[in-house]
Amino acid sequence: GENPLFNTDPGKLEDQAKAKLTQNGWYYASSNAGQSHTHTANRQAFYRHRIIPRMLVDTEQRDTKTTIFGHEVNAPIGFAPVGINKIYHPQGELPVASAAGGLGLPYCLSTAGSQPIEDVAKSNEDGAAKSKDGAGSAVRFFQLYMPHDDELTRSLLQRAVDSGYTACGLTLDTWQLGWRHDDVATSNYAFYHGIGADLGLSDPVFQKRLREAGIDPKKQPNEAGAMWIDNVWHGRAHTWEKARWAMGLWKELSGGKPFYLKGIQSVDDAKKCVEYGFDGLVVSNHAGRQADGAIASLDALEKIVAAVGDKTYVMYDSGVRSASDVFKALALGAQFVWVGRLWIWGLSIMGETGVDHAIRSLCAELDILMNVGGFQSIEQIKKDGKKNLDSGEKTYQLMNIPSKL
Ligand code: HOC
Repeated sequence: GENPLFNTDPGKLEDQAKAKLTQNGWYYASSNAGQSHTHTANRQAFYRHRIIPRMLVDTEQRDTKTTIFGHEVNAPIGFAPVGINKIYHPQGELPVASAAGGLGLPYCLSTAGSQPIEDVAKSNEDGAAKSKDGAGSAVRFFQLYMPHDDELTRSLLQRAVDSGYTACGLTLDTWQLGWRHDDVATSNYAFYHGIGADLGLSDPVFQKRLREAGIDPKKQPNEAGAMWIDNVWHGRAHTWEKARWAMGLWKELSGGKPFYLKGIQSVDDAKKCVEYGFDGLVVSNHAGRQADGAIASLDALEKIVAAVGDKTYVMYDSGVRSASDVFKALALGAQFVWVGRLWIWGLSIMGETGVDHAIRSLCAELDILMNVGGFQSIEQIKKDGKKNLDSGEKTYQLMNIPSKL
């Protein structure tokens, strides 16, 4: 049949992933909160801005490279933290971390990962080492969902430090899952069954908790998975003080490496992020999977950059499907952009080859966009991009958004 990787169109990749996944898996991956209003708003916000290409610019020496927290990477595009990758591939996060290493792009491992922190690190290193064009590099961050069990948090962060994760991002918006109709229809299958919760089950402190509770994970995998979920997605938000405590702990263990907050949507919260001394923030609404009706992430980005863009390191996540989306987020003030669903589709279709295909294509598309748009560097897009955007609400807001994007 047709080579499933013939096409680079994200909508086609999404179709192919859907055809490969079980219904439960597809529902979990694709579902958004409520009526998908925020998911749609994320996409619509991109449509409201148009790039104004510049002519007669020498772009022959253009470069997609940039830096993130002092690491040079091949593009301003990172692998956003996405949990339970065993839903999409039997080896879960391993092929993803390997592909990221091969592409020389930062990989962020989720606390909801379905492989141990240490194994993912090794796969990331191996991927960088085997990169054919020598362009690989293993830059990896750890995303924390913080339990209300400080000993467990310390253990997770210590493992991340020991395995070479060089920054930590605390996600603030998902201590319980949003109401996602499709996922609810399958009784939140992946979530409540703790599918592939190996990151947690491999933790020595969590293993102690299992023993204390009299649960043998080999004989009672469902109970063990459910207990991990209860510990980490506990349904109770943390406080700003507790987030600062987590930063202090990470800094103590890592010797001062960066600690940022993910899930910021309000200007006031962004200001607090600065006030509390965090090293950065990710403007994100969890791809529209948490609070339905929440502000589009790109609209939040503009406001947050205006308020604190010169005071902290602002990154972007939610709804990115193409190079023009990356360009627009950078032009509107993001220093870096994270992508999730695109590589999930690649992973579901064809494992590491599929992940590499989806994200390599996105990087190639960015390179071509810079060439035909007249931009030589990522820094130049960040500096001049906004004046080369036409942000015409009235002109563009009625455009028909393809439903599956
Ligand atoms: C094992 C529990 O980011 C999502 C995820 C939340 C992870 C919880 C997984 O579904 O949006």
